Amino acid sequence: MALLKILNYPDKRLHKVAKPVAVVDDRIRKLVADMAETMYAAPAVGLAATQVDVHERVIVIDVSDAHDELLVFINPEIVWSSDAKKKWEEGCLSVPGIYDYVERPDKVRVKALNEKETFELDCDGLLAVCIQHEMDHLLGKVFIEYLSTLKQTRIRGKMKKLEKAL
Ligand code: K1U
Ligand code: ZN
Repeated sequence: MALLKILNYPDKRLHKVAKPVAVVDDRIRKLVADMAETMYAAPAVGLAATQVDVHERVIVIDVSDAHDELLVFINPEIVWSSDAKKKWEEGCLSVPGIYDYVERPDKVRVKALNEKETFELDCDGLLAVCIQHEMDHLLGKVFIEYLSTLKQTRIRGKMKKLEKAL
């Protein structure tokens, strides 16, 4: 397994739209293993392939307290969203140090593949927030794009300064 490099906002590659995975083969299984290792090492509760500069529809998530319930979503689709919305504070490994509130549907049902089978999963709480955040990454969208233009400009400036300092 390997730790993968995470792209930092405002890297343009974070805005690429990921393509569906054609076949779940050894390459995809290795990508999943490497993404899981990278997520646990961060630490984080989710990671999308876009963030590691792979533009295919693959997500890993683990919102369990013991960090021992890995969920793999290949070619995920939201097949149902609740009308009820909720605001949660979000963070992102690609925008380090920035946390803010985003309003999203409170519950979603997701259809996806994992390494073995097709499945549907009802998601609420942090899992619902996380899967929506990660599916946005696959569409090239970073959570700060839900914030005001003023906040986005400030964050972009902060991230550019951070990049220069490294
Ligand atoms: O960059 C990412 O997409 C991962 C991100 C996912 C996420 C978190 C919270 C709300 C929405 C999406 C993170 O995991 S940031 C780190 C984090 O929130 C966390 C880290 C360790 C323990 C618990 C949370
Ligand atoms: Zn993120």
